[in-house]
Amino acid sequence: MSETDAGSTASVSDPPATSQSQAETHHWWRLIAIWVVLSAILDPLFYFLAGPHIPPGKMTTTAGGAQFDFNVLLVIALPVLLAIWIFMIYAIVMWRASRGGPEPEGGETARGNTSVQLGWILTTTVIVLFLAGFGTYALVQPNGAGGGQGSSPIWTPTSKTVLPVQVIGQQWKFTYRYPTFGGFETTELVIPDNTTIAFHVTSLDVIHSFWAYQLGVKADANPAYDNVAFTTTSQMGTFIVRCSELCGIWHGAMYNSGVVVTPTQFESWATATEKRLATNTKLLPPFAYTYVPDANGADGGYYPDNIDPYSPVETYGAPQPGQGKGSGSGK
Ligand SMILES: [Cu+2]
Repeated sequence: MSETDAGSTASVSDPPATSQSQAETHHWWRLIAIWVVLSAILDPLFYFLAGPHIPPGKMTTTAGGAQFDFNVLLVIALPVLLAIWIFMIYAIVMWRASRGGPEPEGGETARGNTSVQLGWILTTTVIVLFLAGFGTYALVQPNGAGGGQGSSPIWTPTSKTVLPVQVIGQQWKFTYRYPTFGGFETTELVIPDNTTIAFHVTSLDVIHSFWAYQLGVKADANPAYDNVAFTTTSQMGTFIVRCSELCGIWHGAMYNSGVVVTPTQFESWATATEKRLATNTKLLPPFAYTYVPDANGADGGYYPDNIDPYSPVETYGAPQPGQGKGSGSGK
């Protein structure tokens, strides 16, 4: 029996049918109202109260960018989560079976319901397409978002002053070379504030990964490869560096810390360290973007030219037999 002739015929079954469909409508609008109100309250609360504390912070432009991206994702995810929770809690409260009461009846099936299907497909399509566009923009716009871009980056910074810092990974530590300060090598990572840094990340042995989490920088360290990552510092303080690629038994202990200081402090640190380490720097191979390590590993050396003068045995990068190298291990 349709609702249009419900008024003309005094059928017994009509009044309950009408009130039931009204109740269904109520549930639907009530759920939407609760969802809209809670989302409108919790989204801004989250964004303004929790947002500024979301990792990785704002120490660099790329870290700040990552923090903003996380906040955008969470602001989108929160209403989705709320929709699920609100429906579950509402269903438990409104449609639970009462003790001793009748078995609850199932509602209408969602299968074949065009509005449900269309709504679902449209909503998820819009969210996914937006995220694809937003994600691409967030990656390209901040010069690769602090990720390693390989040896010839396509997204380069516009800044006129870029400080190159080489990151050398090896089992199991990181060292840093400063090519613009005589190429000294140190375990200290000191960088100036308000400066664009070009990290040149490489390895002397296996694959490592340079992960300066608070800087929003992460780049794989591959042997014989110069992997470049850009960021611009915007806040002073210390940060942690961790290896982020399983690289052997002490992988977990492969970390140290760095510090962002004022440009003046950096300048005096760099010139002082250059002077202090001058004798050591002379023993190092000249600065290069990649190196060939000592195949034995015993003397801890690495070489820019494939020649290791100390090793009696080479497995790679070795001069050919008869080229004047020692006659072997002597066994
Ligand atoms: Cu490692």
